[in-house]
Amino acid sequence: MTLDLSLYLVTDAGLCRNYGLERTVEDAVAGGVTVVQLRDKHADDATLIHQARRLKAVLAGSGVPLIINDRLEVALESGADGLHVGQSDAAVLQARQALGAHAILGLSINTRQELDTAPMEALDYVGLGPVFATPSKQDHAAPLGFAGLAALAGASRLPSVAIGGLKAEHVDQVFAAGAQGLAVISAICGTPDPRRAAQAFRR
Ligand code: TZP
Ligand code: MG
Repeated sequence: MTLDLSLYLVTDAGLCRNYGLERTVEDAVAGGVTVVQLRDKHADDATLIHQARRLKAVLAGSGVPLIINDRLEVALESGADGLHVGQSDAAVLQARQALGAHAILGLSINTRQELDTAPMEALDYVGLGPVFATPSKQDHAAPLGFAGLAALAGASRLPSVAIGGLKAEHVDQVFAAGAQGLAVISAICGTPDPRRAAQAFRR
C-alpha cells in the first residue's frame, strides 16, 4: 500500500461518537482522508481487534491504510496495515521485527533529540507534534508551533505528518513547514459532517 500522509485521520471513541467509528471513517474517507489510525487508550485488545477488523472492511477497496495506535498485538491480530508508536510505547525495532518489512510503522516525535535518536531505518514516517496545545490529548508534550515543526520536518529523513490542534486553515502553513500532511482528530471526528470537514482540508 502506498503511503499518502496528506490527510491522516486519528480516531477517538469519544470525539467520534456523533456517528460512531465506522460511519465517521467511511464519511471522512469519502471526503478525502488518506490514512486512518485507530486510537483508543482505554479499550481492551479484543475490543480493538474487533473494531479494527470492521474498519478494514469499511476501508476495503479504498486504498486507505489502517494503522493501529500503540497496540502491537492488535495490529498483528487484526490484519491492519501498520502501527504507530509513541516514545514510551513498544520499541520500534521490536515492532518492526514482529510486523515484518511491509507493515507501515510510524513514531511520534516532539524534540530534535527524539528525531536524532529514532531508528529511522525501521520506520516509514514520523508524526511531529503537537503543533498546538489540544484538549484531544491530555498529556501532550510542549507545543512546537510552525517554527518548531519546520525545524523538525526539515531535519527528518523520513516523510512527516504534523499533529495537534490542526484545522483546515492550517494546511498551507503545515506544507510550507515541510511536512507531508496533517493528522487530525477533532477537526474531522468532532464535527457535524466528517465528510465535509475532510473536504475542507482537501480544498
Ligand atoms: N498527539 C499529539 S496531539 C494529539 C495526538 C494524538 C491529538 C490531536 O487531536 P486534535 O483534535 O486534532 O488536536
Ligand atoms: Mg502512544
